[in-house]
Amino acid sequence: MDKDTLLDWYRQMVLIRRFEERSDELYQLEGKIKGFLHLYIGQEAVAVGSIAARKAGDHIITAYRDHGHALAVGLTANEVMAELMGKATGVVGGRGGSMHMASKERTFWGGYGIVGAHISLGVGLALAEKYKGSDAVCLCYFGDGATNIGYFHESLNMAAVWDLPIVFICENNKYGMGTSIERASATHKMVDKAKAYNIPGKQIDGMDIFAVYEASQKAIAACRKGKGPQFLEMMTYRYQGHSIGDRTRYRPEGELDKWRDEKDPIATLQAHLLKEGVAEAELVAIDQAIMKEVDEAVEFSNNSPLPAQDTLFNHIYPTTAEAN
Ligand SMILES: Cc1ncc(C[n+]2csc(CCOP(=O)(O)OP(=O)(O)O)c2C)c(N)n1
Ligand SMILES: [Mg+2]
Repeated sequence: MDKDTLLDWYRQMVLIRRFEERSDELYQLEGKIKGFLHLYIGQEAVAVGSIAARKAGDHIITAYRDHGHALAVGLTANEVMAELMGKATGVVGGRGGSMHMASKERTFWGGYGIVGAHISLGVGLALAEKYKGSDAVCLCYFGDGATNIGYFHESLNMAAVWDLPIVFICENNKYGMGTSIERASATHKMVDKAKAYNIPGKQIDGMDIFAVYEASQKAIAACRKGKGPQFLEMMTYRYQGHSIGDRTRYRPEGELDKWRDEKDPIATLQAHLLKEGVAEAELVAIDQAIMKEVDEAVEFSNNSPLPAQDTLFNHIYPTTAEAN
């Protein structure tokens, strides 16, 4: 990998980390963000490394922990932050909020709150591309908990029966909503569930951006060649609670520290860059630029208007009375 690419990966991961830390403050200390807020801190290498392996036109679809994917597809900190604050300048006009980021231009389809349901939409995106005869691929992200849901099983089965161009990316962060995999899933290796549907799969170190990128590139290339669905189980860890207000009492003591101290994806890439001769000052300059970018995004969002009241009923189906 050339130096500029690696610095860009570093920049993207630091942006997600700082963006999420600032969002946490805006929610808990300042009351500027309301509703749900599922933070992606710790999992940055998965979105950045896998989305770096896609080409324009490939589809991205994910669940409610979606700010990292939104930034990795190239949405600006301004657009994403304004969306979190429900402002008209947000990526979907302030109507979606944290769980429903989306962008047609970037073939990024969200952002879904119903666990596992969007996996079937990902299969639909892949079916459409196969039907059109294009070589586009769908990257479909979901958590370990989502693999216990019916949609997951129906979707994998259909994708395999129809040989669809979809990479299923399971972000295995060890927990669903306060429940460990061991307590909720009959099999503890998510990749085994893919094997049941004849889908080739691999467990990948999701804290190592190089491993994520390489595995994603191979899986995407296989899809493009018509080899059908692929499955990647990214072994990762979320540092914060499931959502705001989760004090993570279900985690064994010391587990978080161990992941953070030994496996942090940003620290790992940073160490690699320093070893390769990148000057520390260059990384510090990136860190400072990101701080500024996030501060500006907060200011931009604070100064943005709420959606106009007379647009309240835009983008929804008309009521029966209006339709008549
Ligand atoms: C159908 C459905 N059931 C339950 C919930 C409540 N819920 C929200 S997130 C979640 C856990 C999902 O865990 P996982 O798929 O591992 O994703 P993670 O939060 O770890 O990223 C649950 C049970 C929901 N949103 N939808
Ligand atoms: Mg999980």
